[in-house]
Amino acid sequence: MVRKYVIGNPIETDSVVESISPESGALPYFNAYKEQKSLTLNMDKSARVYGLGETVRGINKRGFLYVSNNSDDPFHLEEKVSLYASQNFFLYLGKDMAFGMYVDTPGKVSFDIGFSDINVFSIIFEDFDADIYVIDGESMVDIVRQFRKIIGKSYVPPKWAFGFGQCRWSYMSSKEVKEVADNYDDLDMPIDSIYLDIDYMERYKDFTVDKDRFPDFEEFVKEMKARNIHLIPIIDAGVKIEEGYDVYEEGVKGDYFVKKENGERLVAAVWPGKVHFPDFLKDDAREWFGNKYKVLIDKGIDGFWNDMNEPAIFYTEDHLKEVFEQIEEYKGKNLDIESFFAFKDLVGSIDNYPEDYKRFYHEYKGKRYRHDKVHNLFGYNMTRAAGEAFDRICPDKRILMFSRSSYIGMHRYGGIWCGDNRSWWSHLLLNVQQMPALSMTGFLYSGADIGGFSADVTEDLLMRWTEFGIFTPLFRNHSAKGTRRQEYYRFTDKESFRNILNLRYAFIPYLYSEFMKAVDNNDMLFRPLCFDYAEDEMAVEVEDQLFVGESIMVAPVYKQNASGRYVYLPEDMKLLRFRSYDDYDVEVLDKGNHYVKAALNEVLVFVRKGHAFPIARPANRVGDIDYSGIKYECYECTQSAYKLYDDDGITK
Ligand code: MIG
Repeated sequence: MVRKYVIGNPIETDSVVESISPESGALPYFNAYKEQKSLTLNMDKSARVYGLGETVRGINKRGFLYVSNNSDDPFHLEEKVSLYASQNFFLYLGKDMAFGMYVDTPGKVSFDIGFSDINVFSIIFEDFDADIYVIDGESMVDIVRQFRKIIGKSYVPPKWAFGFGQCRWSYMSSKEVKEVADNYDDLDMPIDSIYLDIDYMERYKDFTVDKDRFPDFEEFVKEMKARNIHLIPIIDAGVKIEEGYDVYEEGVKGDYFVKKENGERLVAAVWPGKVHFPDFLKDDAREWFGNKYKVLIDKGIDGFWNDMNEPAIFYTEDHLKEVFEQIEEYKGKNLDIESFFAFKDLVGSIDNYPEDYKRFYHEYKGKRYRHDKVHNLFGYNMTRAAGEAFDRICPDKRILMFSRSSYIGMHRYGGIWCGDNRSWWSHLLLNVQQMPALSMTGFLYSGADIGGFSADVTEDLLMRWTEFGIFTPLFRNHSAKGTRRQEYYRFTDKESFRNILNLRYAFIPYLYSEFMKAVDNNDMLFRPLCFDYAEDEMAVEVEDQLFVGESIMVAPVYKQNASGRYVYLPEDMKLLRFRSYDDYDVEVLDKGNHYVKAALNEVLVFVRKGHAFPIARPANRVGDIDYSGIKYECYECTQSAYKLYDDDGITK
């Protein structure tokens, strides 16, 4: 049962698609304190909290602070309270109560889950206005289902988007992109897409292509398409201010950009230099910007990733002016140490400066809102602009779309990637721990940068990370400019990388099938063990193993130099230890703790009792997977125990 409670005057977010009449009684479970703008709940010692989508730390969110305030922060450290997304749905599991709660408010809101007081869960609002949905149900899975039902169906990408995608910030020319494709094909390694980062554009201008470095782009897209490789360009939120640039000029003419209090357009700076931000919250601006994707769709493009849409701001013209004025004051003076640090801070905190988010306004649903009041809706509405436009431009065809910033509701228009992680072993574990919370909040087509974005990856980290990444719907290897090149063909043990990539393709019939079922049934694709074994005290504490779909459990190795790991089995399972598609060991293991060997090149899959796991002969493209050759690894079951879903993979 879903009950809705209204606090204050909430700003609509369009995240909930069902109309639910509000209750008149008091909010259950939490006490509301109007003065403190907060809700609090005393947690019993054993209470656990799950959800909140993309955040740092473990699967059980208890013991830390999470602030929904979409941030472009490339350092995903344990102490960070905000990442790129606000996905304010959680499950609370106490001793004698369990419920789900969705806190629908577009501004800043903090979830203090035993951080300030180890026994108290407080939700602290910047503005005490929110629609709150309280959900009771029979089980955790049931509560999640009810929540997912009210927010509407998750986005479905084309099936080819389940193939492998190679990305790198610094593919400078079509020649370089072609080399990547050639290397994969020459080494017989599967690949379905190559991503274009900001360098494909002409001076970082959205919906343009650099003519010198990517000459005859349309022909190039066609040539790659003929090889069944999709090119996926990035789109940034800021529009370059440049006379003669059509997107800029149309935006000015149509009054589509965000403005300051005095009515002037906000001037910020991001990669293109000075930019204006489209007011994605405004209907006509959203429609206009969405239609721009057609420029690339007409060139044969069928997928995009939306970046910098928190929005990231390197500086605003106004703040930069203030900074220079203050610097004048320091000039020529003998700085005492305090002034020195103030001076250093002044310059060091120019980018993503919090006050800048109070300098501009949106026109939203017929009203004017200062940006910070609706901040967390910005990336959502950029992606919504694209999604709504795709429905007009190609109503029957699925287009690949995922975004960096998000809010619940955006899951109907695209997936997300988890932003700028690092080539750290701890971030491989973070990737594992982020997936179930993304499943809960409807962001099914998601994944992290495999191998890590910043810092130099090592071959073993990349291999271990890939062994987990082959289970995430978005399966993309991405790295930052200036770091060690991370394409699989650059490493020593190419054969093992080929085998692991092949396993991804062998598992696609299962992954796609489970993905589509999760969409249709509002289920979680990734589940912590305790979602299926709520009463099992051991299962409850496992934070590094996940059920993926109905038939299997994964237990990735995420420690350097480990040749295996401890695994907890909540039930008897059949272990498949893969070195490749046709080279694997099979072993039945009893419920309980086991030390399981896993050499660097081995992938562990645990098949559940009474279930079947379909495996196809690998192919180098998703479209070439031969479904007639599928075999089933069963554990005490018949083939009819598994319902394999498939479709043409491209129509809606
Ligand atoms: O300021 O486009 O998260 O994936 O490669 C960095 C360059 C901007 C951040 C994205 C990352 C992308 C990078 N972008």
